[in-house]
Amino acid sequence: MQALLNTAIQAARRAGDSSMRYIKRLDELDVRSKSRNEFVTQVDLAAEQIIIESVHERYPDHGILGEETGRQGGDEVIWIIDPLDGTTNYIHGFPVFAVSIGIQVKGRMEVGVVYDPNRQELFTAIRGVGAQLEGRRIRVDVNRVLEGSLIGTGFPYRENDRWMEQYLNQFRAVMHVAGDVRRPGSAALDLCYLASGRMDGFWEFGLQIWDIAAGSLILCEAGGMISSMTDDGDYLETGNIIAGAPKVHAELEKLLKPFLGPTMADAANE
Ligand code: 2AM
Ligand code: CA
Repeated sequence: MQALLNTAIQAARRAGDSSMRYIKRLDELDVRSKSRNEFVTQVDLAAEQIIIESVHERYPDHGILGEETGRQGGDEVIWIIDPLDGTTNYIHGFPVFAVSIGIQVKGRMEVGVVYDPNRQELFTAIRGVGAQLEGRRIRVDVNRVLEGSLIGTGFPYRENDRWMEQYLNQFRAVMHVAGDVRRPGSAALDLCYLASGRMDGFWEFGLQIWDIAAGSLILCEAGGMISSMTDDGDYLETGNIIAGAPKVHAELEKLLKPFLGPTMADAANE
């Protein structure tokens, strides 16, 4: 697994550095213009290509599931890639975005890498070995409780705005108990911030597998918990997630799930 991790780290750094180079040119484009969005799509694609090339240089048979290019190649080892997580932030020059690479072997997540090119911080994990930030072991605080904690979230957008009413009620409930709430905008980094104790809990609807593949392993290897908010599949499938340090995760589950109420099954089946 160490060899896979080394390749993933190199690929993530190359991709992140590529996006950082392009961001300087983004400043020259109008924030609202369509060309800016198209430019960012090109940046995403370029970063994904860099990762795929890095993988195929060493492992030509491995499969790929990329946000931009979809599924290709073998199915024993699958690299689940988000080349630029936090695209909305990137478009605005808001410096919270990351590269996320999760490696599944025979259907199980074994390696995770999340690289933040703004802070040049590298989060990594190998199943059973633990999670690290810049080579130093990270762990969640097992004693942390919801009261007074720092909770992260993501707002429902576009196709997920059918969750809006439930979400806003959940938000109010969390605000009453937690110390404060943050919405950084990159789910991959959010999960790493839980793993390293910078936040204590997190919830969001409608994430994609490449947003959470790497971050969820990093969190679990740091002693954290992650589960699906809805009961129509596991969290990688539903993308409706509750995560956090063990006690905070349990409290969030108890607090948030009742707001989904009887509409949950309907909404999940839509
Ligand atoms: P992205 O930046 O790669 O799209 C923000 O709430 C989180 O949700 C980010 O991790 C973001 O990943 C993810 N996300 C997934 N689909 C999205 C979409 N259609 N619009 C905005 N964010 C999306
Ligand atoms: Ca993403």
